[in-house]
Amino acid sequence: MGAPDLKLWLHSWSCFEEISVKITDAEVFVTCPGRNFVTLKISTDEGVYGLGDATLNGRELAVASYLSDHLIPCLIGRDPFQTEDVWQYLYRGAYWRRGPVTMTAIAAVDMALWDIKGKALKTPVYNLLGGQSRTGVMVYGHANGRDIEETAEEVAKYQELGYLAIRAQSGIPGLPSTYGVAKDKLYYEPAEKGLPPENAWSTEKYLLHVPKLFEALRLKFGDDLHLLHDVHHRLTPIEAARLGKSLEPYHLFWLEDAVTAELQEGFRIIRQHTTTPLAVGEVFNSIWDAHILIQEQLIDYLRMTVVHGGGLTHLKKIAALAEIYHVRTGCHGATDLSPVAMAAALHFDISVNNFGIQEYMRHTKETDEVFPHSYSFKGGYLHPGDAPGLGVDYDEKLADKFPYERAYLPVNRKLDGTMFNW
Ligand code: KDG
Ligand code: MG
Repeated sequence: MGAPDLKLWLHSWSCFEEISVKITDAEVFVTCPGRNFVTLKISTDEGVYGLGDATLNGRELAVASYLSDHLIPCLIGRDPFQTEDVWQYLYRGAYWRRGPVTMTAIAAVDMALWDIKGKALKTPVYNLLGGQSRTGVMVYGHANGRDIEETAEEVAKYQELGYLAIRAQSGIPGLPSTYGVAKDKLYYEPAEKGLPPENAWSTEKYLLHVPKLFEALRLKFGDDLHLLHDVHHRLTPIEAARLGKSLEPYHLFWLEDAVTAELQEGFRIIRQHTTTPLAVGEVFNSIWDAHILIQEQLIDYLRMTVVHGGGLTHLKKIAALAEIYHVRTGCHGATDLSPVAMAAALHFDISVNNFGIQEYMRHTKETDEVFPHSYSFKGGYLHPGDAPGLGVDYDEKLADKFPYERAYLPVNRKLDGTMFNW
């Protein structure tokens, strides 16, 4: 290698100096274009602004207050390019670390800063994360039906739309309501306006029904289609082991949230008994929720996503750890994650080597209009597009027409009235 060209080096250094930016303002918006979303907008002295999603389903206003009352005052005057230092300042500097409200607020700041960095450098965020490791991000859609027949019809609809992977949920005979069975098919939304609705649960009825659903789907759709299922935290480890074993002939892409994962060690029991791939983590908010699961190879896919998992800065480190232990990513992407979070997830997905799959629940037309975005769906894959930054905007005027409406996720009781996990 020849001697470095000093002139060129000095020139590039001065270009870098020219893009020094300072945060001048930050605002939090709460809007309800079909469902509630919290959005953070960080502005700079260069006129470039960044967006972050701060939506925590059913607890939206807590994050809005955390941002407005506690984080925003600490951001003014800072350099938005210092994503690592700002993240550490907000995480370590709080003393009270972790928890969904704190980590969602930190994630929103982090997303907005990466958005600013990409816009200021005129490049999509994935180029700052390592570039494109693939041509597109495989996604899965949600087929929900009141019974097996209706679920199969919904699977067929998603297949016609081009999806290569489909999550299947069906109503359970004898239960009036079941997780995942939508009123509105394409825009499944579990939160309801007003106070929390109550669902009923029977583990035995569920365990008897689910293998029948997947037997019927494999018979109808053959072996190629990727099929997924979400238990939504309702089994004990040994019950999950039984379900995983009974589903082995139908080779699921994954079995999600089989148990609540506060007890990470619980997955050892499931793992001893079944080869059905396991996914967990949409409610996790830091590496300390997943480190045993990853390092003991107790799961195959980690469901943590940018908005509830501490932002791009934290998630890319978790993905790097997971890569060593053969764990792939499978970011949460339900309707309560705004298009800003969806875009951030796509930049992350396309850049990491150990990407697995991305959940993609479509937003309503109103939501897409409030958040115009550059990502697009084609042939079962999403691509983040090549707009600088995250590639999402926020139409403040339109958003004003949809004020916040109190809404909660359901709660769940066993048939004898015992409070249970939803
Ligand atoms: O806010 C909660 C929903 O995002 C969650 O219930 C959806 O489990 C879910 C999933 O896998 O998308
Ligand atoms: Mg889930």
